[in-house]
Amino acid sequence: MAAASAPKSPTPDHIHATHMSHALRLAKLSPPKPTNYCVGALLVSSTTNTVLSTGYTLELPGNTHAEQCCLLKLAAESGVSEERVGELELVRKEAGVVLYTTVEPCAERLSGQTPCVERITETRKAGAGIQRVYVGVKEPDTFVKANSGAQRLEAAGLEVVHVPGFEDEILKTATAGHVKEKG
Ligand code: HJL
Ligand code: ZN
Repeated sequence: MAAASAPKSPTPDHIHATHMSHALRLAKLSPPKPTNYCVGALLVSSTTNTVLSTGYTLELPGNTHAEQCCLLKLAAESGVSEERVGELELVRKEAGVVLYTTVEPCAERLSGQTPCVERITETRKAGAGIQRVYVGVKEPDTFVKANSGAQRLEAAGLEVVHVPGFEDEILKTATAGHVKEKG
């Protein structure tokens, strides 16, 4: 995973920090639960620096992930199904749509639902799609061991970039609903 300041990224570091702290504020809105992480995410047009959609874990009905909520909300606003987000003109044509998420997107879910990695790569079928994913922390090993989310995204041609500086607060927020071991 590249550092946010890697030369490939044309956006200054403080912009990444602003978006990651926005994602962290969203994560804090997620109702704590022992069986998942409280995560926040946003889709951004990096060419205009506009937030296209936001989401947090369990924001939408059902067992929804933050990244999934971002895509579902953008789809709903545009009157298409989630599978067709990649066909929206903005997502299809713009080569600057990026995702910020406090926790690395999932490649596997214990519930068996479609992992966010697949939802993200699906946006690239009809055109440019999501180009880059900025993550605050790698997924811890509590549920899925050695999540291969970043690896799978990179294999699909996306860049995965770590935005440093928020790790402690992101993990504290993500695990707020977990049963703490005594001792
Ligand atoms: C990310 C989320 C979220 C997780 N990860 N990136 N965004 N909740 O919004 C990953 C964790 C899964 C468990 C349980 N969490 O959530 O591995 O019940 O929450 O499908 O594997 O799976 P379900
Ligand atoms: Zn997920």
